[in-house]
Amino acid sequence: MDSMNYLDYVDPGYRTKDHELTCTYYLEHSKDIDFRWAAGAIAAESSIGTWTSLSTMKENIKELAARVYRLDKENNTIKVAYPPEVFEAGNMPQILSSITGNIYGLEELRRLRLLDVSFPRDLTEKFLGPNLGINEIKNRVGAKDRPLVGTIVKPKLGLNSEDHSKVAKKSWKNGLDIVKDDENLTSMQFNEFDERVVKTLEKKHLVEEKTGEKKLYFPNVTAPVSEMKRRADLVIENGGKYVMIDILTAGFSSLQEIRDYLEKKDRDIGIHAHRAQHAAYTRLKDHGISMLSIAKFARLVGVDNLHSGTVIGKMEGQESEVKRIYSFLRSDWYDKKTTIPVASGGLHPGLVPKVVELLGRDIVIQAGGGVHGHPSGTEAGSKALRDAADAVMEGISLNEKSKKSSELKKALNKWGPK
Ligand code: CAP
Ligand code: MG
Repeated sequence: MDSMNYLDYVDPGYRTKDHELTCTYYLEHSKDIDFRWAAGAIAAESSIGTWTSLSTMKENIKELAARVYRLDKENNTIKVAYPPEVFEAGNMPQILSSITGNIYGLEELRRLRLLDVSFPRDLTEKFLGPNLGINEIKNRVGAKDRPLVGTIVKPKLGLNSEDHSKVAKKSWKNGLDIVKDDENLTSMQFNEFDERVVKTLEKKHLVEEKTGEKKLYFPNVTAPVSEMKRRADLVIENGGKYVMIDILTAGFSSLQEIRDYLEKKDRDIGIHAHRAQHAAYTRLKDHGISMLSIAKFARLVGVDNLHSGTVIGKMEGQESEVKRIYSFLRSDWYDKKTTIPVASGGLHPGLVPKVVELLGRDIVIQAGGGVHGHPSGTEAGSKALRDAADAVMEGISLNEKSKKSSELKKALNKWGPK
């Protein structure tokens, strides 16, 4: 045989080897083709093949073909094994161009979703993984067992740098560990990055001196990569210990570049990963890329915190899926440190017990509207959120806690549970 057709990529008896990368895909196809052909097309087009036979195909190249080793027609899923040679170690964009690339555009495929991916050890080695790990992150604010609590300064856009820093100060002073910028706040005419970072970190240091507590600020450095580096430098010069990056809009190449840059520049700096745009890939359950897969890519490249869903709150997220992501981020995975999952989106003090019940204590709980929307303002909102987390730790109900916390009481009155 000179060449291979799609069906040659299907080998249900094939036994995978430890050094192979494997993917699980969900697919739907047009009536004109059968399931086996569609499965073969996916393996072919994501590894070495194309639609026709090739005069350039040589016998030794065929070894590099991906193989469909499981076909589950009833559930529309297949498993594909890729030899490691088809990937460039340490190059996430190249890996994504293969396993989440052209195959999504094939005419005969109606739906395609990467449900899960499994990396062999060799392919993980050139990626740095997270810098800090969950224990170190919790230690940094002196939170042993409790979840970390934080806020996103709101309104998303519009506050000037001085007002932004004042809101941050009020939040830290009243018990929150973390303040972060919103995803679309970078460097704006009304609130320039440099000024905001200098002022906000100044306030952070003041609060730390006054309260004796350690605080974290996640300034959003997202921008073209050279500018991101400059912004990261500024954060470091001003005593910051974290940067926030919108990893999907910035792209994995920039994320890798920043991770490598920080590794060389300052081993103390963490990366908070926001995931704006993820729902464009993850939302339709029969198409796109699962959040679990995205979480694997992100942890491999090396993010310390990752927005991972809440199950409850304002954002869509199915319980079983969200729990799988949380458990992956916290699990042992080769030599890679853990990533702390971030629960955020429509949260408020009244939801804290449920979030902890669903997702555990090794998490960051973030509330923007649920802090700054408090009837008595940011100070009261921050205290209410921290009191809610403390109530969970003390093993008492929010109603019980609110007898001694008028701030929590007011929050419960506004948002429930009443
Ligand atoms: C939350 C938030 C976060 C979302 C992102 C927002 O604000 O700042 O970006 O949590 O979603 O802009 O919506 P609120 P996810 O607390 O006011 O809702 O964590 O699911 O990626
Ligand atoms: Mg936001």
